[in-house]
Amino acid sequence: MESKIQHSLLLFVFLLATCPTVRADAGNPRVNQVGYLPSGVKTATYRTEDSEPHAWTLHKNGKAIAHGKTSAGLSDASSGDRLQQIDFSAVAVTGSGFTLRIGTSTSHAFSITPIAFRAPLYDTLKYFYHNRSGIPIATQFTGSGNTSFASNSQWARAAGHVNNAVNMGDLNVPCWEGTCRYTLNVPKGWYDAGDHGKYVVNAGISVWTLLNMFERGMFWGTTTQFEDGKLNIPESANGIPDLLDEVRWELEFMLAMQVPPGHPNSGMVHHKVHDLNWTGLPLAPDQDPQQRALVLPSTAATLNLAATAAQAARIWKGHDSVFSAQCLQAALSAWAAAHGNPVYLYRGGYDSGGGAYDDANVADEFYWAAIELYLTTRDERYLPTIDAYTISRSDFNWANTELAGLMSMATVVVPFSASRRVAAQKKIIAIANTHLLTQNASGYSVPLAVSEYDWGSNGGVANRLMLMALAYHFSGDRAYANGVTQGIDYLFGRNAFSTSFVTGEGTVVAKFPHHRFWAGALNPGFPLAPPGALIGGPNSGLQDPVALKQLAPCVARPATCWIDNIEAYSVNEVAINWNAPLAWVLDFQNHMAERSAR
Ligand code: 9MR
Repeated sequence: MESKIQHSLLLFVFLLATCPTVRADAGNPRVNQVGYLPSGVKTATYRTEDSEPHAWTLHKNGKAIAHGKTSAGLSDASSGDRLQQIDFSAVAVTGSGFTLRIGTSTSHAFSITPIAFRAPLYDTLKYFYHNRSGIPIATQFTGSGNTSFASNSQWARAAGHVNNAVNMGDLNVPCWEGTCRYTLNVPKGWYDAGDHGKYVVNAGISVWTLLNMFERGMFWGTTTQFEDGKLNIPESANGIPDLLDEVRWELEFMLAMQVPPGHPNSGMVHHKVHDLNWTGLPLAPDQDPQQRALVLPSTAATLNLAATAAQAARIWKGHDSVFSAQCLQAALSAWAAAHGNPVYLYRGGYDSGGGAYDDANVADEFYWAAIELYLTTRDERYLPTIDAYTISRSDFNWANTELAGLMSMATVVVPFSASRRVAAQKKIIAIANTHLLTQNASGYSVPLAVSEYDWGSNGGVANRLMLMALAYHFSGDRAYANGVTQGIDYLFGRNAFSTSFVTGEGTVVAKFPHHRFWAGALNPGFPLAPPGALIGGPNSGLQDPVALKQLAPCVARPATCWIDNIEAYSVNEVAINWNAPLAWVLDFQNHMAERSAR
């Protein structure tokens, strides 16, 4: 008898697992849970073993308002899922409470509205304030700017690393033992990620991305969305655009990392500052008991300062001429120092309490810095470095910065760079074409090849979307803007997990990022993450014990290598260099929404 029951139970489970019409998995079809723009492409993905197309219906608050047929099923190489596509772009009705249905399967609810990405943009930018070092996080500023989530004292905390009784802090920080005889004051900046390290090469790409977002607005849109008062930060009444104030917090840290005159290697920039030994979770920044130390100056860090300080010098010129001049001076001295020491490569060795961020190739950083300096100064001595360089990559990240240079050349409209600007724009269009091809071959519209799901893949997606967005500006071709939309859909839930990879944005969302302070998952005395933090995402490298143990079989299907676990830092951390490009592309989405509203 018992075995008969067991047998029918097994059969039922088998049927449930194999029979496509029985399996109504939650949140299928997979949609952008935040929403869709009325004017934009609207696509969703249905996971099913069936090959034959299905009928779909779009419901609004329970009532069917549109219907159609899915595409035939295809296997998606990155996830191993068989997928059918739904295109409901033609729907012009706006509002909230939409769901897509196929048989008994229902998507998560979503909205169709031109303001779908407005609150997410400000939430994403609030990430940077929350992660400021050296300043108390005050309750009144803990809520998102302009719209969205409310301030809450749970996210307030004491200033971190200010040399109080408990933690040694970032004032008078010595060099790693035996590497120099001075100390530096390196307060401010943003914590890099879930840890309390501050790394100049990751600061550099993050600052550049946020400032490029501002320059995209200056030359290709508007910057009113970033003006004073929009971000709800302590500087929100100083007459300077809030975005610039937020970025300046990081720039001032980077400037402080430059070796002052009178010391060996003056003008060079220390690679990073962090704890001597790794700390555990949970830990508020002001409770970090570890000694901090400066790691050797490097050519890479020096050129990161040269590039971003040059970029800052031209942007702040009309807002704060003193800061602009300070940045220009720092950029020039950093450039000169990097030329004097072109192969001070950081190859690791001082990583017992922080990420390595080693970089053995700095030709790309020379190219990038040369472009930023040229655009700011018009000085032709930077041209040989620029013109001798050949672009070989189609992506960029903290270690590979050539496309940051190319994007600045293409974005910044100054008369003297006209021919180089046109060439750079053409190159960006060509690169964006390769990403569109990859995206179109992907069942979840991800601009990543099967081999490209590595650490921080979601940041890699956002970076590729920036290139597509610029290609739209340079060509006027809507296909690129549609690519951006579909990439954002992936990040907000149209993916193998039917889960939004951005905390608080959507119905079923990542909740437990690897973060020392947003560690409520481990200890109720700590908060959970506020909305707007993009987690690293699927990574077939599985470089942490939890991911390795729980996910190992995923590597054949790399898009499934993710788990929402606070300890799984190689797949579920948050970081400044991933949130910055997310903000950039959300700002672009808002721009597109406003353009079509006019
Ligand atoms: O984003 C970084 C990734 O490219 C590297 O492969 C990885 C290992 O070195 O480190 C990542 O950056 C982490 C850094 O080392 C420490 N702070 C958290 C960063 C995000 O996980």
